[in-house]
Amino acid sequence: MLGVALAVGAAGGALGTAVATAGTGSSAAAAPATKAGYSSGAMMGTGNMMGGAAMMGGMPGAGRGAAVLVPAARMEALAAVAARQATVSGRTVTYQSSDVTLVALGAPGNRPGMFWQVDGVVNPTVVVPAGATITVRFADGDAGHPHGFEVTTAAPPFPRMAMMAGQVAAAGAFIMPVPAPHGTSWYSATTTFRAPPAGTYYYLCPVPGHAQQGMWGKLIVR
Ligand SMILES: [Cu+2]
Repeated sequence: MLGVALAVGAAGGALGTAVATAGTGSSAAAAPATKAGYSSGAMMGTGNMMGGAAMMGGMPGAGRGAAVLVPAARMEALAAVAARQATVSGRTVTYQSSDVTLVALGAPGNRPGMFWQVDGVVNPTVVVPAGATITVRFADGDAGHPHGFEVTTAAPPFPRMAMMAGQVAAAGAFIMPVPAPHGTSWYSATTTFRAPPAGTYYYLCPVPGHAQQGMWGKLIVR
């Protein structure tokens, strides 16, 4: 699986999770162990969801990054900043720079349904240059639903278990689901990865059913 290892460990009886990228130490997300309620349900409830026991070898301490609470207004402001680094045309967000920062918000606000808002645009097609370094600042803005982030090699239509339909498209292009918002703050996590080879990919939410219900968009590397 492209050198991506999932480390899952028990912490004080609560499930602590992290995604680590072998070798590079780049980090992805993890929910605080004290906020593990989301993971006791469908996401972690099936032994196969996370790719099977073979991926569970664990890399304790490697590249571990916890999700943090960030005020919603701060995340929205960051999304506006990110949009100014790109060219936004309709529902296409194009980056020319090889240093890309995306602000990906999971179903923020009171709009119904499962969707992304990336740099302020709903489910945009994101275009980046080959070789770009992509940082994704992710937050869950959706009351009542955990969300995570993945760039996948799979293409729509996505099944309920979208994560099983393909592979993570680049080492580190995955953020474990974080809990739903806490008051006016959102759980946020960040990951940085190298753009996969030129081609068409999709970003989605790996929580079962969410991509199937529309929580995905296209990523074009060119
Ligand atoms: Cu989701």
